[in-house]
Amino acid sequence: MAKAEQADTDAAGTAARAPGRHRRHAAVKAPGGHRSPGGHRAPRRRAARRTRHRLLVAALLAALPLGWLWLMPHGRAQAIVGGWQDSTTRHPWVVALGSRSVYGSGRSGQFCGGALVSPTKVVTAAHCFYDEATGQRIDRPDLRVIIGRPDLAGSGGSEVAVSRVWVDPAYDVSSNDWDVAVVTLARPQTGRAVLPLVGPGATAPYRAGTEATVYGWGDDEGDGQYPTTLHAVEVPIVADSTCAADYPPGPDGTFDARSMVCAGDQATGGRDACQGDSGGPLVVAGRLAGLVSWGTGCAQPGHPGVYTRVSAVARAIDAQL
Ligand code: 4AZ
Repeated sequence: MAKAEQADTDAAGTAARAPGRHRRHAAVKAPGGHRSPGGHRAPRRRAARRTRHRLLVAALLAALPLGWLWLMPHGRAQAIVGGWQDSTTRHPWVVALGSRSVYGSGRSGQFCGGALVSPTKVVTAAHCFYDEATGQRIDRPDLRVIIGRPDLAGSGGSEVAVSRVWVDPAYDVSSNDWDVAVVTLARPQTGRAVLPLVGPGATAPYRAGTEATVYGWGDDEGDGQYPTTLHAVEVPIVADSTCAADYPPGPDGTFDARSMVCAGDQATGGRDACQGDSGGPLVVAGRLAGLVSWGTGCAQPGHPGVYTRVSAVARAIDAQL
């Protein structure tokens, strides 16, 4: 297992492309457009009525897939897949990582999530700072932590500069093991609520079936449509043995219970983190228990979300606080 040799940089790094490490879903195609029936002579009235009727039926049929899309758990209306719209007012410790130069200003440059765990420290995923195509670390001079912004399209809250990014030296870009990083803020967020971590070696938060909540600004279709407000969804912890069977060695990654834990609806899917949620917090009983890391697709049965197991990296994080 190759270890990253250089764990620290002063400047900040970010992922090279739109956040995401798994295969994207094929974009959902708009229902087929009907070619206008050309070449007809001037229609008689009955024929015209028939044509109108046919067009109406065709329009209704064409609209059906849209209706399903709206109702389905994968529908774009429910970014972070299957959850609800939430707010940074209710959860002041959920933060976004942004790079306007790379991801544009429309959503404050958001590309990953994170959690404020002390007035100056944000815990996120290591892979937010890697180009997964090349396996290389990337630096972004304009990395900002966006704190308390109710809508990423607006300018509320603050955008805080970063003085340092620490990546766990054990992070392995090919296996996704030890996917954790700690970002140091240039300005302390005194007086703001922080999220405590689960203890080193804690086991109770990871009991199968335990309800956890994951927060983020990520997409739910992989089609490039991201919300501008925070979303959240409740996902039960999945047993390690189940997740090991779900993720045997494969191109997307291999489940490793030493540094990972899974959560999601194993049987039916429909609830999950997705692209752009990476690094965001998975919270159990008011503590940071996981970080959005990877998975095959989003919200599929038998493919729960895979999270960094915070109990396994809590000491390494503590050493950075
Ligand atoms: C991602 O690429 C990502 N469904 C995040 C979460 C999951 C998959 C991919 C889990 O950021």
